[in-house]
Amino acid sequence: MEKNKKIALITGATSGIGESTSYELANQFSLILCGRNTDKLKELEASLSTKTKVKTLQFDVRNQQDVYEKISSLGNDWKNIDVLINNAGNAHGLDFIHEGKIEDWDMMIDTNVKGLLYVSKPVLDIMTKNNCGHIINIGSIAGKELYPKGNIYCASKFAVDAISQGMRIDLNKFNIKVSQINPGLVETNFSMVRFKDDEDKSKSVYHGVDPLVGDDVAKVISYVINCPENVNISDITVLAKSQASSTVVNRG
Ligand code: NDP
Ligand code: 8X3
Repeated sequence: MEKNKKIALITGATSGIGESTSYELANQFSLILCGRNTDKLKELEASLSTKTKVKTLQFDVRNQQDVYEKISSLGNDWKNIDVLINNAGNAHGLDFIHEGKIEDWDMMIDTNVKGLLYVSKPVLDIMTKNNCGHIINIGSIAGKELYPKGNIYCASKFAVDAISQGMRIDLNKFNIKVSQINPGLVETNFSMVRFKDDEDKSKSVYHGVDPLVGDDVAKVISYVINCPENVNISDITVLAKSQASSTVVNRG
């Protein structure tokens, strides 16, 4: 196993895009894999440890103190994070705004926006000190275009868009690259979470679409990371061939 590989920290590594990205980057990076699900983290560690050094961190991104303590107390072997992939997030519910549930709104703002900031804070302490690094924020087409009932999920991803732009401006003097990747429909556990385990509703999202899968997005993430040092892909939207916009999808 190669020593002194660069270090990538991935949030939401336990499912979907984050899990695919963990596998995609395992040949190139030592990995800090973050998630809530301890069993799944152990499974990933067992599987990926044959390819690279793996450290797992168990936290809910909404718990600021826990996130800060766990990332900032990483030992010398792990603390110099080169690449941060802010991926953890979900949609909760798909309701007209006047019918939306407060707990769904809280979950999306707390996870997708505040959680991303909570993870970024201790990593930025490291990257600004090191005067280098690359932050990849997973936005969404939902952070570029509104769609009916998208309201608060879209708002959370529009916020990610603003945060990515703000990071890019403020971190410019520290030689830190900031990239945002905005996928369209990706078949992961996303819709099961959004529809609270309703399989029929979840499947209908991808019906007739031939959607993206986690591996497609992971390959784009790898491409963005592996551009030459003088190149930064600042913002990239990735859609299935059959998707033209948030609302225009050719279902055959
Ligand atoms: P998944 O549901 O498959 O994965 C989401 C990941 O985020 C899981 O590992 C999940 O962990 C983690 N996560 C969620 N909430 C928290 C939390 N509070 N604390 C820590 N981890 C958490 O969905 P995707 O892979 O599709 O989603 C990944 C990202 O991609 C999200 O930011 C999503 O908004 C974005 N995205 C997804 C698209 C899609 O169509 N699928 C399209 C565009 C963007 P756990 O299993 O413990 O909940
Ligand atoms: C996920 C894509 O269109 O379901 O961010 O909001 S969408």
